[in-house]
Amino acid sequence: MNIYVFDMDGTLTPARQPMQKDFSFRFLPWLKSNLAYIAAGSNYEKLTEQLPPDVVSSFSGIFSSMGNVYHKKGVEIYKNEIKLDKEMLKSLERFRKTTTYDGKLYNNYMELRPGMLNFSVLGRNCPFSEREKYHEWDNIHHEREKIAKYMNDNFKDYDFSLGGKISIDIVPKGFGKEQIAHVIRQTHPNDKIIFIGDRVVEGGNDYTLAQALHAMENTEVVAVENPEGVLEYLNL
Ligand code: M1P
Repeated sequence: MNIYVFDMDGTLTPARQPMQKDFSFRFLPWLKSNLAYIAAGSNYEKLTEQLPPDVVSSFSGIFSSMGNVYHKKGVEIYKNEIKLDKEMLKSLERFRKTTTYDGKLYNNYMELRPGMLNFSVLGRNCPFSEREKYHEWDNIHHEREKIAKYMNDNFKDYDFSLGGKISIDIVPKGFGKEQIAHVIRQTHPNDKIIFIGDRVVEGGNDYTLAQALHAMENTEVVAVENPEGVLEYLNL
């Protein structure tokens, strides 16, 4: 039997946006006749805003906040808490203060989630139009990549990775999406695990999960660029 695992933002939905109607129309019947999990970087509250309730309830399990929270059929199974290094937080503050991005900056630039921190120079309270504007600027200037590289080189106890369009996900080493591979393998020791994500290469926030699966037998990692890629892979 195949066990499917899906990233959410950029894979099942556009980043931080609701699942598109046409997508859920084609995906839901498939989901109801297969065994699947979600492996999201986002937190559970945002996930339930973005996915229709019948989609949420049709997954066998939902991992959110980079695998630091696990829900099964609406019941919380575990939640990890962490303490963050003050020097690391100061470095992030410096990046926010010295950015060369000349647009307006918004609040909620360090969002603490269970087991992780999400950092965005722009600030998560920005409107959608500003999110797109920053993302286009970042595609040219690679600010997030440069910050993540600096932080990965200087704070080795943490993993800094890119998931969506405006932010960086930060977890203590070992507390990223790789946790999900181990939980699912324990639950399904003999089945094939197939993971589908848009950020499976180094630097992306699906990478550690992809790596953990590569190290196990009977697994497959599928890289997609967007939800259309998921439909294509599943032949829907
Ligand atoms: O799941 C992908 C990412 O989605 C959001 O990213 P952004 O706001 O940068 O577009 C965040 O929830 C992020 O944590 C998550 O990894």
